[in-house]
Amino acid sequence: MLVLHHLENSRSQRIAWALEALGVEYAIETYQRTPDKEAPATLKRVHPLGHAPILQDGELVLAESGAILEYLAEAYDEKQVLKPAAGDKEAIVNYRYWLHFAEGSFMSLLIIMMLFKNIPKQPMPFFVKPVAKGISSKVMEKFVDPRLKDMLSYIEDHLNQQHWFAGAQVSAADIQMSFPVLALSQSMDLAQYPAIERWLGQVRKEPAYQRAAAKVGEFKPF
Ligand SMILES: N[C@@H](CCC(=O)N[C@@H](CS)C(=O)NCC(=O)O)C(=O)O
Repeated sequence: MLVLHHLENSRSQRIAWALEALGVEYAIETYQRTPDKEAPATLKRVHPLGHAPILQDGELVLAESGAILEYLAEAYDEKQVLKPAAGDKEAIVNYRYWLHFAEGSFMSLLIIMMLFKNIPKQPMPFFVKPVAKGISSKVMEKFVDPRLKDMLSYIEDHLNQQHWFAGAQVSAADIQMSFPVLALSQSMDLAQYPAIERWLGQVRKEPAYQRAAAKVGEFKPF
């Protein structure tokens, strides 16, 4: 039996979507975040790093959402609902690229953005606050904003040419990209990126996505 160790309001929504798309039987173990919004220590009993998602398949304990999606595509995807057909070379190249881009490039930048935006909100002596604000806004201006703009334009261009990230069919590349785009859409107006908004609308209409959201919820900013 597959068991999804799901941390509330987290990347494990991706795996719930994939499991719903595959139509396999699975159980959900839900974990609540601590008051500091971290994963509880109990998740470390399942995997040493204690980050969500974690998927258990019998004796096998799998972590890292991209790796879990690749595992599911290899082990359970007879009908090819997660991965394009091997013969469709362009779709496969796009599938692999966006599957990795989501965590490797996009989420890394969003985490830097979140951390630096939050620095000035932390408790600190009043005289340190202007320094913290200065550092935060410099990092945003010099590092985060230009890279984010480049990435969003690049995604927009791609989605102007492709209906889904890997061509005509929804795939695990869309599942992997859904989390950063959803997270960003809740803290930033994406109206200047109509193809990204169109794609997000498609995601929300996917029946498997809707079934997963009904079970584990959709990501909401803290
Ligand atoms: N790259 C990993 C990231 C895993 C990760 O950081 N998960 C977050 C949830 S979205 C988590 O467990 N955060 C709680 C914590 O760090 O305490 C993946 O895609 O699975």
